Amino acid sequence: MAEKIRVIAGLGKTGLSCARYLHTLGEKFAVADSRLNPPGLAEFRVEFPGIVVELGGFPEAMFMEAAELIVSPGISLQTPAIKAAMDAGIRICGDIDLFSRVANKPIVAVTGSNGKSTVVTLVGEMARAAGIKVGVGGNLDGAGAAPALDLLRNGGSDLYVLELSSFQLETTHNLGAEVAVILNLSEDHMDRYATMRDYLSAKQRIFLGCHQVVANRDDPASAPQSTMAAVVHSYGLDIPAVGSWGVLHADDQYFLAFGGHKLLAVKDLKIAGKHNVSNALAALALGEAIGLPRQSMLETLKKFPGLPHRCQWVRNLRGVDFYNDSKGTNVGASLVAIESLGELVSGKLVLIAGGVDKEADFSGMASHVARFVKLLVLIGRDAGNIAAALKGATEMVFASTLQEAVAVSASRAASGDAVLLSPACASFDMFSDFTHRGRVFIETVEALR
Ligand code: UMA
Ligand code: ADP
Repeated sequence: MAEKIRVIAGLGKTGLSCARYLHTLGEKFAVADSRLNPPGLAEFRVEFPGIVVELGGFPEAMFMEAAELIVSPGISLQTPAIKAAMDAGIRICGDIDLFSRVANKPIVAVTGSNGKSTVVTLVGEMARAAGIKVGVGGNLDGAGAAPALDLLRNGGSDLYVLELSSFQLETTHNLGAEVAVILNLSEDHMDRYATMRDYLSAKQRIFLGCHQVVANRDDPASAPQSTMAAVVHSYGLDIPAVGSWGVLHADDQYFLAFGGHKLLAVKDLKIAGKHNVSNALAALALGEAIGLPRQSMLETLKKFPGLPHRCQWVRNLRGVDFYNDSKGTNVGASLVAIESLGELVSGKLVLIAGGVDKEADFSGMASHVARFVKLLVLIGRDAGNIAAALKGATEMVFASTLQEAVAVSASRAASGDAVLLSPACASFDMFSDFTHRGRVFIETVEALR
């Protein structure tokens, strides 16, 4: 009988990190990707010359013979060849599952519909400031981030802070985090999940085997849905009870607080908006759960400027501020951007939105758009769906490129107004990812005369 080997499905960043990991273990493995020319292919061929790579489809026979099938997050478990293997009893896992089996240092695990990258980066910075050797990554994208398994290379770290997507959690069986949080829940990825309940169930898997939980009092769906032994710490934007995190109002100011103790004035945070107060509290609660010193966490909060592509100020031209919120890839994120910037500007917003809609329901944006947006400039594949859902909320125009959208927006914004790119959609119809979309926006805005 032929020797059974593990099979990696998907050859993106995750697939490549899994291959490197199995190679380090000295294991034989094979790889399959449904694309004919997946992004990591050239790199892969150089690094692993003898490894079998099946391209252009998923070979069901290979999957059926696998010792274990390691599925990349971008591939749905409902894909027929994967479902068939699963039904036949082949063990299915993902990179985070492999990571959790061998990582022998504490894991801080963060999921949620929005705010993950901000909170993960903050906790990573807080740990670094406390002198801890920390690995930060998972779903997180950008400078200094790495797929989870890559964090184990060169001896690994003493602490891991992981951003986890619902896709990654679907294939994670017993994460065993020291502390885990679901920051919030709002609709996303409805092209992958049949119902919100399925999306929430995937997110809830973050709590499997964890020791401590951080829960958001403002979003009941963030609490564990099943009874578990873990210690629960809570945070929210209300007045905190003894032993929990929240906001206190005193002397005409708001403060981040723990129980009755005022810790830091909200105005001393560099990241703006109520959502970022919530993110800062989540980071404090997670940091305290793993024993980070409170004073150094507060110092980090005072310095952290926020991440690029998240409500990022780009430029002021003739009294008009331009903001890049390219990471606003779902309705919940864009609502937050519209509200926080809408309340900040003296005039109105010109909003650029659109892209791949992930089958979202945009009608929930109507009241915010009516209140804060004077012109909605729609781009991308699903612009028509957004226009239909927001009919009558404000004036709308269509643009065929992001450059055209910026030009129209600049010509219509008056001094005191702001132009905001917050697409509420994925970027893959026009750009390689949200960072590419954000960069094109910034370049176009900087070139305006
Ligand atoms: N794909 C195929 N066939 C395959 C394999 C993938 O068509 O055989 C497609 C997928 O449907 C998807 C794309 O290729 O459209 C990428 O999928 P992937 O699983 O290969 O992705 P990776 O390159 O491994 O990147 C993944 C995360 N991407 C996704 O979950 C889609 C990255 O998150 C993450 O940084 C990386 O692993 C490292 O952990 C990005 C993301 O967009 C930022 N995440 C989603 C989000 O944040 O909303 C969940
Ligand atoms: P994620 O990694 O979950 O996508 P980010 O930290 O990258 O989250 O933020 C993405 C966008 O989501 C931001 O630009 C902002 O508009 C919005 N956002 C950030 N934090 C929150 C929050 N706590 N609640 C709701 N929306 C948020």
